[in-house]
Amino acid sequence: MQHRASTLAITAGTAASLADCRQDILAGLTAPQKHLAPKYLYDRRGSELFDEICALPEYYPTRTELALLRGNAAEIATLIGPTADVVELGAGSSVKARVLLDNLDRPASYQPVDISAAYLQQQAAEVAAAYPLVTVRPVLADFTRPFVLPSAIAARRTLLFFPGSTIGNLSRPRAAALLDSLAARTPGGALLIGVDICEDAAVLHDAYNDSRGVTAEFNLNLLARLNRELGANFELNEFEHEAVYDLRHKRIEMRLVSQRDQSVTVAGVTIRFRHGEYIVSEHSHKYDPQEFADVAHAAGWAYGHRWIDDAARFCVHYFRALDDAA
Ligand code: AVI
Repeated sequence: MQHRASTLAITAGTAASLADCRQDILAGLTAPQKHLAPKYLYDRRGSELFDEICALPEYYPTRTELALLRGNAAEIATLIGPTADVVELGAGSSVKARVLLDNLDRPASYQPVDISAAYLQQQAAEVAAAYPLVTVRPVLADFTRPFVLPSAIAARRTLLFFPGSTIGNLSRPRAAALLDSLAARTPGGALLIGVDICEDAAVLHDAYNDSRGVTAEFNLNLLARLNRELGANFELNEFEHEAVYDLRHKRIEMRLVSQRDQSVTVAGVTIRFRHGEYIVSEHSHKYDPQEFADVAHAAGWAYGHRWIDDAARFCVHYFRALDDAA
C-alpha cells in the first residue's frame, strides 16, 4: 500500500478580510434596503456557531443530509468511481466529506475550499491525520468570487462536493451563474450537491429561530465582527435576530432588526437606523428538486441521480459535466 505525505500549506485564493470588503459592506449598509452578504457571517466564531446550529434539534438540514449520504454511500461511491479528487466548496466542518472519504474507492485528494482561514487549517489538519493516503490541500478562497479551482492531481475525475445547501445562500441568478462557471471549469467532472427542499413554513421558522438562541448569536456575531474588524460601534443589545419565510421567493430571510432609532459608525461612516429597520444578513433559498435539476442542466450539468429523505426536506443531487455525460 502506497503512503503519500499530506501537505497542509494553505493555497491562498480570493478570501478577503472585512477591511478589504469595506466598500461592499458600506454599499450594503447605505442601500435603501440595508443588506450584508452572508459570507461575512463566517469568521472563526461564526464558523463555530454554525457548527452548533448544525447540531440543533430544530435545524434539520445537516442531520438529514448526513443520513442521505450515509444511507446511500455505496451507491454514491459507485457513481463517482475510483481515485477521485474531492474538492469541497464552502467546506466548514469536514464531517460530511469524511463520509465520502470513508466510502470512495481510493480517493486521491481532498481539497477543501473555505473563507475562514484558521478554521480551514484546523479541519484540513484533522482530515490529513485521519486519512494518511489522501493528499489534503486546503484552499483559502471565497467561492462566490472568481477563484482558481484546485487542479486534478493526475487527470483523475474531479468531484465537486457542495453540501449543506450553501448554494441556497446565493440569489437564484447567482446560483445559476456559479453552477455554470463550475461546469465550465470542471470538464469531465462531477458534482454532488446538497439542496434544501423544505417548504413547510413552521419547520423552517423553527430551524432559523431555534429555542436556544444559537442562530440569534450567529446572526448578531456579524455586528460583533464589524465592531472588531472595521471599528464599528454596534450596540449588540440594540439589535435583534429575526428570520422569516418568504413564501413568494421560497427563501428564509435573516434580519438584524434595530430596536430603536439610532446611529452607528462603521469604518468612519455614520449609518442611521429607524426603530424596526433591519439589515438583511442572509437569504436561504429552497428549491424543488426538479427546479434545481433544470437550473443545473441549463448550467451544463447532466442529471445523474438524486436522493430525498422520507419527509421531503432535503435532496442530494449527483450530476456529471454535460460533455462527459453525452
Ligand atoms: C450555510 N447555510 C446553508 C445555512 C442556511 O441554512 O442557510 C446558514 C444558516 N443560517 C442560519 N442557520 C443556518
